[in-house]
Amino acid sequence: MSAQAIMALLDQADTELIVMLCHHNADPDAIGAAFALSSLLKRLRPTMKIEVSSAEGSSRLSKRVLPALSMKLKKAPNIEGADAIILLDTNTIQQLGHWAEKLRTFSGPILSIDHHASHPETQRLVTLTVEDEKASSTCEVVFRLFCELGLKLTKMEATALLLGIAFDTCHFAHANSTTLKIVADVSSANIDVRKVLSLLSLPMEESERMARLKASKRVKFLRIGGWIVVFSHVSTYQASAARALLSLGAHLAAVAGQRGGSVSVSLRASQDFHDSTKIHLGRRLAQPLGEYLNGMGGGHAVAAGANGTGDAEDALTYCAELLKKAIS
Ligand SMILES: [Mn+2]
Repeated sequence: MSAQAIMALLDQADTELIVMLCHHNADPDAIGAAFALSSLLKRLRPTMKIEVSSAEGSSRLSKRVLPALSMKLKKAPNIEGADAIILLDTNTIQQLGHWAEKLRTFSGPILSIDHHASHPETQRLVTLTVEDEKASSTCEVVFRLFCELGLKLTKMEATALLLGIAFDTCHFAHANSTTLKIVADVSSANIDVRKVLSLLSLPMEESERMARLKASKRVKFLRIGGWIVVFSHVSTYQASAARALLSLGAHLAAVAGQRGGSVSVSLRASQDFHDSTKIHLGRRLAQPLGEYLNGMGGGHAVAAGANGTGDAEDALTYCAELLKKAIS
């Protein structure tokens, strides 16, 4: 049982202080999972101290979620002083920014709780992994820990988990029957579902609108094996731009962004592209692309990304080559 393995590991390390780290720009799934897991651990070990932090802060949406959960992120977590570290929703340690180095030298146990295919380097560092690539969200993985322990969710725990699941499934559009059953369970904790979900709708900021529009103006497209593949670049909001290009009609979108010498690429594909080609963007494109950029890449079947150093144009060209190979 995962929950027992986690507790055994924490007890073995005489854990007093846990530092939970979320990926950079932490989204409501990472935040919700961190809240619910902290709450679970405090119920079992009331004296435990827990710091939650996210490299480079949290996303705009998370900034609305945090006060609703009466939660604050620690700006400078005490990684060196921690007895154990728990990574949430973080499949490559590159997503931890400058803390990645601290993790490499950390001597205590490192746990990872996630729903992404974890990167080999992360696997090497981590003592215990609780991951399920089939789960909709990290919140779903955390929910199962409550079930294993027979713990009933409090209102706040349920709120946190529902927010994460709703966010990562695009408001349940990508949810399967297992996830929907979990949603029903979570909602039965007497929460106002509509009110909770309203925390996740934000009007789009002008900068994001502009990034999407610029990305669509700069599109170059290719037809690869009958699929419409588009490439573009914007300096921010690459993921949002890639999603926008899919909704315009592309089967696959790769949007690069360059800042100085560093480059990041967001990849998105439509579900029919994945169902038919079986190409897993995280493994087949983002991972090798990350290596090519001397950085890291990974992610899901239809949503992935890579970061590293180099040139945006060159990164997209390499991406096109990878894709041609994968499709043929
Ligand atoms: Mn997630």
